[in-house]
Amino acid sequence: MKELLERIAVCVEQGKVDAASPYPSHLSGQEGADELTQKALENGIPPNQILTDALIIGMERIGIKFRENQVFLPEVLMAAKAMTAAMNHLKPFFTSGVVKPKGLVLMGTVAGDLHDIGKKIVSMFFEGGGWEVIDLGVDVGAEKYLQAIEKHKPNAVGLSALLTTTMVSMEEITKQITSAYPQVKVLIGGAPVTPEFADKIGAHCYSPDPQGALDYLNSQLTLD
Ligand code: B12
Repeated sequence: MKELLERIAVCVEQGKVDAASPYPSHLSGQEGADELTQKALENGIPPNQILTDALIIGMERIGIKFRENQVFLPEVLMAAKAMTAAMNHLKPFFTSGVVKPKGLVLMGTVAGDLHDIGKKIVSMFFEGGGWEVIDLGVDVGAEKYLQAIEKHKPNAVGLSALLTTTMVSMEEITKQITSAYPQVKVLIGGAPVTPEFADKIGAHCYSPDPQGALDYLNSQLTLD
């Protein structure tokens, strides 16, 4: 089981999407993140464990290499592609079994920021926890958030930022939402975000991981 999870982590780290994918050349012809994730599920490994002990590990490794200039954007994009292929198998498990949603959450990555893997994972956790999610996508500015809140009347809005530069957008969007719609809870997250920053900008909840945010939603907002 450990060996299979490690193989998936390697596929994500090295951008090996599936058996047909020719990249990277030294893994040519071998199974990729796609097939191995399916195999892990068939072997009874819980989806949560595949996510945390394989997919996130693989992304962390490529993230460190990227930071240390050992790899560049194309390699990171291939890793993201492999992660997405694997996540497609996990999504049904996170989103199934819920009849009536507890409420609605709008999710988006803030203006100027195109990172969406973390946001998608958080969305899956919310859906799996019984909340309906509308994903507004990436590079979402205040106006789009406000229009979507007006239209969909959500209980909460989730903002993701992965760049220190886009934390400025996060602050601006949070302030506009909390002033126009004080009843809507604002949840923020992403690697550079901190609890202190959340306090400073007036967000209702910061969590470094999806589960903490889901716990917050359930404790604050669950409708009877
Ligand atoms: C993948 C990646 C990319 C991919 C994104 C693909 C995609 N579809 O998302 C691509 C190649 C496009 C990319 C581009 C860039 N990237 Co980039 N990227 C990364 C990388 C390697 C991994 C990010 C990731 O997906 N992590 C995995 C997920 C699961 O983790 P996560 O996003 O943190 O999410 C978790 C938590 O934070 C939390 N969470 C996230 N959002 C939310 C929201 C809420 C509401 C809550 C509660 C929780 C929550 O829950 C998630 C699950 O646990 C990071 C390095 C790293 N280790 O973070 C760099 C990184 C974020 N990128 C970086 C940079 C600089 C860039 C570029 C500017 C590079 C360039 N020179 O062009 C561009 C910017 C493009 C743009 N405008 O956005 C820097 C940012 C530095 C900084 N502090 O500002 C990093 C940190 C790399 C580095 N060390 O230099 N990148």
